[in-house]
Amino acid sequence: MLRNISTFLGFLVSLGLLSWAGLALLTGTTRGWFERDLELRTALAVDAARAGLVARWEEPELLEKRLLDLTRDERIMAAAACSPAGTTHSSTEVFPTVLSCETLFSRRRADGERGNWARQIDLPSGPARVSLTPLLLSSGGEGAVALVHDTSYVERREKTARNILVAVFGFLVLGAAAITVISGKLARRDWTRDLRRALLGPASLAGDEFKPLLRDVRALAQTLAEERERDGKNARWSAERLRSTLTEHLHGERIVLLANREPYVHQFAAGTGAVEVLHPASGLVTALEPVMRACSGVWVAHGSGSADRSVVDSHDRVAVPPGEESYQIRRVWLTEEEENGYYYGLSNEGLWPLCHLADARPTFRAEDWENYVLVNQRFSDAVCDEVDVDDPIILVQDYHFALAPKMIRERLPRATILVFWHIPWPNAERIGICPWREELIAGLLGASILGFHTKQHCNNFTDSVDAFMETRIDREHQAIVQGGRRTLVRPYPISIEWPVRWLEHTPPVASCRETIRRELGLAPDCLLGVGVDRLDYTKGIEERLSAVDALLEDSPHLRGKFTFVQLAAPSRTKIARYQQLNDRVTALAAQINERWGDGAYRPIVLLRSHHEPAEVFRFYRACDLCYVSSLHDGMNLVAKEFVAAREDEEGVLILSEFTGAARDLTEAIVVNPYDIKQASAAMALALRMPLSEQKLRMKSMRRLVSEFNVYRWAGRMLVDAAELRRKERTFGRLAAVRP
Ligand code: ADQ
Repeated sequence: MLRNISTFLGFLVSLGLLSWAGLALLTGTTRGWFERDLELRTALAVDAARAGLVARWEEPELLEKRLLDLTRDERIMAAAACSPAGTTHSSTEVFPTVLSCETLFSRRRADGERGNWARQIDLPSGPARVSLTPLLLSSGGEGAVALVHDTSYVERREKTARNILVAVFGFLVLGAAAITVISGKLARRDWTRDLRRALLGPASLAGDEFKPLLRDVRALAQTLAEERERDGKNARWSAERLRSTLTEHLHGERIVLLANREPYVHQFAAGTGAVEVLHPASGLVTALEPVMRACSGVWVAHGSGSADRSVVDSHDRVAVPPGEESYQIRRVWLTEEEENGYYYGLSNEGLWPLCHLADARPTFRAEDWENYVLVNQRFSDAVCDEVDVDDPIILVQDYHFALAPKMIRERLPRATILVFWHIPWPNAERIGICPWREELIAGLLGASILGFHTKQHCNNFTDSVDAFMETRIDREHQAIVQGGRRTLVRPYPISIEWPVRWLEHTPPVASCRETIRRELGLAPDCLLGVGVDRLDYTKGIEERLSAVDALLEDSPHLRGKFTFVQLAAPSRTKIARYQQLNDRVTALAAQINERWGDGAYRPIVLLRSHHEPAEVFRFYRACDLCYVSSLHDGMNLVAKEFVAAREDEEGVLILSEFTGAARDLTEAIVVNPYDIKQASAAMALALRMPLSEQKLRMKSMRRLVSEFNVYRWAGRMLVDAAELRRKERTFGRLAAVRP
């Protein structure tokens, strides 16, 4: 289609250029013809009148009559007889005063001419041509006849010619457009027919142009068929199905999960000192907690809550979820120095900015690296202590534990280690700036399966291995082979549970709309936008607020009518860059409120605190639009949570193109968050989007998120792990009988 349009535009430009050149040529040629025609007419007219003029030279009245006869020609406006001295001897009554014989003779002299002379001039009445034709008088002197020709008709004719040419050009354009559209339609019909024939018929009959496409389509169809076969026909993935997959494929083996963040944090409440349980604001926890509920096992994590030690048993374990205990948290304790080096230092001042393209420069300190190695070893040991077989299934999560897979493999060579990297993996050049790039990659290659959100991140990782490691890359099977052992590198786009358990007790949309507006002191019909994030510089919160500012600037009718609520959970507050971000966001919100607000109206409501998930879901339900503006994000689960919350199929999602989620949620309004004008226009569009269109988009996104939920994500990884285990066992048996 695009090619057709550009071909057509090319044709139009060429046609335009050709017409322009044709017009220039036509004007030049016709002007030349007209000039020659006038010269001829002048010569003929003067020749015919010559004898009469000479004969009546000394009789002014009769001479003027002869001159008047000359002007009978409709294009000769005036005539004069000039004496040999160059003065006006006689002239018709209407000879222009500015063109006396003296003037004409002096112009002729200036042009270096002596005999016949003609020039184009502009008179107040329009364009004209003046000429002098020599006249030999009976006295022997040489006078001249001066004529003034009307040439306005030349311009009229040129204009007519131009109009005809433009009409012809227009006609050709219309004709060409019609031919392009018709031939495009016919070609597409033929192409579609041939493609269908190629797809349905034997490959040998397909035209050469279809062969690469055919190969891809058939490979895709086969993958889908295999997946469907493996996944158990059309059933939707659920907690139940994940559990049965684990039993069926992995004989119900206990899962040990390693992640820095724990799913439940025990905290002493301020004031009362009672122990309360918090659900941390973390995409990793959001995704994996439902998986652990379904699978049971142990979640090994850093014990970070003030009351964490007070609730664990003698093995540092506590059963969760509170009240419906189905798995355990094994807490690992860190000293302040270890936490500073491993968590705040290497993980969040080094690896986080290294992997996110958000213009933040990573900081690498040798002492942070030492702590990172030490803490990875501590957690790996804790994981190994939790297993009770020699080939356990271990899930290692995220950039905090890049070294753990190799460390665990050294103690448990037969373990199935699934690693999931929750953030982007940048290109090899960027990874190359990390002083410990080889160690990080080698650590990850201890995994049996290494998962990323997108194919792009997988490719970037494989390229990094290629650039920095001595290994064999098996691109056919998407694997890295090292010392006879393979690590599969696969995309597993993460998601959320479906249905979301928090929604069971969340009031319906209408009630959330009403209560949230009331709680925020907004009018019942106020239009509401929502943003939900950890306060992190990769989430584009400043860009988002600036887009609200631009929206109010460009749309005066929204002032006083539109409010944007930003839920911002404080995050990594010990790091200077996060403190500065906090200050900047607070100042920006105040500045925008100052600019557009008044005593009663605040366009930005900044709620800078952690909100429990049920509360977050009330905001998703209350709003008209949700804007996710990440500058770079592995997936982004806020976008998927918003879709899950909208059982009414209303509300508009505006989503940054730099999130992994933008690849799946194509019915969102996808924007570049750096382009403030584009983002504000997207908000304006969202606020006036008809409900019918909102429903169409939301329905489609809900279908996708419900199908591609987190149980499917975990299930596919576990099924791939089971297959790998089967292969490795068979290979092990074969190796054992080899002579
Ligand atoms: P995060 O960077 O933590 O996750 P995201 O995927 O958006 O980002 O998840 C954030 C979670 O925290 C959501 O469940 C959200 O509801 C919750 N949350 C956000 N703000 C909150 C607030 N103010 N109060 C309470 N809860 C809040 C990382 C990667 C992502 C990837 C996930 C999962 O950076 O790209 O999607 O892991 O792999």
